[in-house]
Amino acid sequence: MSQKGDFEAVRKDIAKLLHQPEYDDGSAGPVLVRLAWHSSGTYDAETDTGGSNGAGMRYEHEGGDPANAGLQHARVFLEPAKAAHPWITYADLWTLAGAVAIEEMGGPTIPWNGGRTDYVDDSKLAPRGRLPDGAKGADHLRWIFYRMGFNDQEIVALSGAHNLGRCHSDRSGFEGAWVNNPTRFSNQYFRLLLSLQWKKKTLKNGVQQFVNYDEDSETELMMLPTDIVLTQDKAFRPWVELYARDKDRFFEDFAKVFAKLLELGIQRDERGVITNTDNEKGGYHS
Ligand code: DDH
Repeated sequence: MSQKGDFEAVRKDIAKLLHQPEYDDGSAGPVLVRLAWHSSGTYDAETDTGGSNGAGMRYEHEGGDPANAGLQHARVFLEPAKAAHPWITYADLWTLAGAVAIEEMGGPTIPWNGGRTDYVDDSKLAPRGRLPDGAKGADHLRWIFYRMGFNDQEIVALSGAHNLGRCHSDRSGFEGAWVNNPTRFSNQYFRLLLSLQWKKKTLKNGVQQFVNYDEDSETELMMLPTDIVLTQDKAFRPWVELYARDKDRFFEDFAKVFAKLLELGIQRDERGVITNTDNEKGGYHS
């Protein structure tokens, strides 16, 4: 067992558990990134509710939300790290795992700070329905992400996380991966959005997505309607173009915005100590 507050030791154990040969594309990384994002992405800036504090996905209200289908795999992958470092809160573990996974898959270094609490504050609970719906358009994207405090540039940068992982018909109804190498972080998603011809396809379950058959790999790549919208909306498109041609700029902007996502609803003093969680009720301050 590591010493309380030794996040480096936890990072090392998370990095070790990413390799999962039996799972998806052989890595727990993408689903861990999604766990970190869905923990944080319920935040509402106006009412200061939702966000990663409380690790609400341990309970049915949030864990059983259809928007979070499949994320139990991510939580199970992390149990050995929790067992080895029982002092870490789930809220910290899940957000840290997303940051570590991005770094280990070749992405930028994500600034991350600990101190989240597992104490569930009922007055901070988020209703279901705060995460985005992939079938919708630009208005929906802005409604969801402005609520958290993000702007158009940040919406596009965040969406670049779809360089990673895949859709599973039994989880979201959508099917397939966005890029050929879904366990390597890159700006390929933006390049493919612009360079390929995306055609609407209705899956057997009635769900509509966009697809392109890639002859080199003989696989069909996919985009969600919300991904395609980024190329169609006048304010989103210039950012897609920038990130497609400038990988370094994408990495820089992504690191900033993903770090901001993980901090939603967390208030810190000048030393970085969290001021809005109750230590006595399960929080932890370094
Ligand atoms: Fe996403 N995402 N996401 N996404 N996402 C899915 C998978 C993954 C939307 C819908 C879906 C972000 C934004 C959006 C990741 C990261 C991020 C799936 C497939 C759907 C559907 C789930 C499944 O079937 O297993 C929509 C809509 C949006 C939006 O409106 C912008 C953001 C902001 C992130 C982020 O991390 C910053 C990752 C990673 C995955 C792959 C998961 C996996 O299991 O693989």
